[in-house]
Amino acid sequence: MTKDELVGKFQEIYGGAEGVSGFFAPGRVNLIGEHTDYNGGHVLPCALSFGTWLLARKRQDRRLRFFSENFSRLGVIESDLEDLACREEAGWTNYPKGVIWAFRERGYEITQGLDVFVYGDVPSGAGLSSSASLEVAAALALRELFELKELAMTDLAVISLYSENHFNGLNCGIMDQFAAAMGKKDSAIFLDTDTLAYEYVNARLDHARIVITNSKVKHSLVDSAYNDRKRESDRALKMLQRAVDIRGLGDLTEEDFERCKEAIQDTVCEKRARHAVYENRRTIRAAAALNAGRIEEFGKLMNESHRSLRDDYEVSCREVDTLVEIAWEIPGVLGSRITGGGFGGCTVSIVEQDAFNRFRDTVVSRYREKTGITAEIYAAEIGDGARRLW
Ligand code: GAF
Repeated sequence: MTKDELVGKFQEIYGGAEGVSGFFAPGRVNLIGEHTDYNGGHVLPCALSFGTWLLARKRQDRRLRFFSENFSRLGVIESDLEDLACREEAGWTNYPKGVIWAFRERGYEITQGLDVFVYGDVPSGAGLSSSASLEVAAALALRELFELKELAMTDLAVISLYSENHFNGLNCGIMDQFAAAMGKKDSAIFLDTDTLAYEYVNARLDHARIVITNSKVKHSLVDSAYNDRKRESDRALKMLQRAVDIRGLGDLTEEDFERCKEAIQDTVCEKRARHAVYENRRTIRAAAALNAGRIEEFGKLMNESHRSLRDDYEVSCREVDTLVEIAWEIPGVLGSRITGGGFGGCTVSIVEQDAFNRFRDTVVSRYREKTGITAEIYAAEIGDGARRLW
């Protein structure tokens, strides 16, 4: 939507648009480094050109009013600064409300209510972080409207994560919020989630494209299965800490892990830890390969990542495995894997430029044959991180 369209919508809903400011925060696709971000490991996400537009204006009272163009049938959802609790019936507004709550928990003065309008084009439930993009857009709006100049973009990611963990109850790591806040056009972010040290790696490939394929499947209980994985990884870490001096699974090399894995006296937890350790090391190697333009090596690491997520971490599903297996057989596909939290959602593939049409046609027709579902394919456009639009 253009600025005029967005402002027009705001005006229609709130009866005037004077003094309204506009913000944008992107969704993300993760190239490699999955389920490592709450295990003190590395990740390699890119911000997308898909994202969330958020328009906001301060009110003179303490009311909060929210409207989403994507959930327009729900109308304006109202709340109050005095009543910031996560409620099922509040639906999507729990994300911006959670961010307001997190600012206040950390001592930032949010003293006036807001009128908020939201529109997003991140395919929802596809594992491309529509919720993190909404959180970071809300955090940026609060920083700007309440003139909290001391907050850096990385602080906005940290506060958004705090709200996701403690208000919305998903015990995720910082990857998605960090990518939304810190993304850079044509670059992947190589982030150490333990220290938050990061560097940008060129992701504009010479002869290949980054392609996202949406399985259009989202299995239920995603959040509870996600929290289970986190719990299992934490248990494995606790058992390992009796044998070795580590802060997180990201501290171990593959060799260290093989030497001390007997300390994990639970086969499921051992598999989870193996994934976290090997995936972290793969991500470090993959970032180096991408940086040096060794795209074939990068693609192979992506394939290994998928096998590990499927077999050891068990976060894939039949439909996504089907997409990946189809991709692996297409000439010109350098690598393909599940991306994001899992249990459905998207795959990310590296496809040679001149194989793109073959990829699209083959994946769509074979996937439909095998599952009856029509996949959606997007050639990823890697964009910048969150920004104020006006
Ligand atoms: C979800 C989470 F929100 C991220 O923090 C990350 O753990 C990802 O799943 C898996 O890598 O997107």
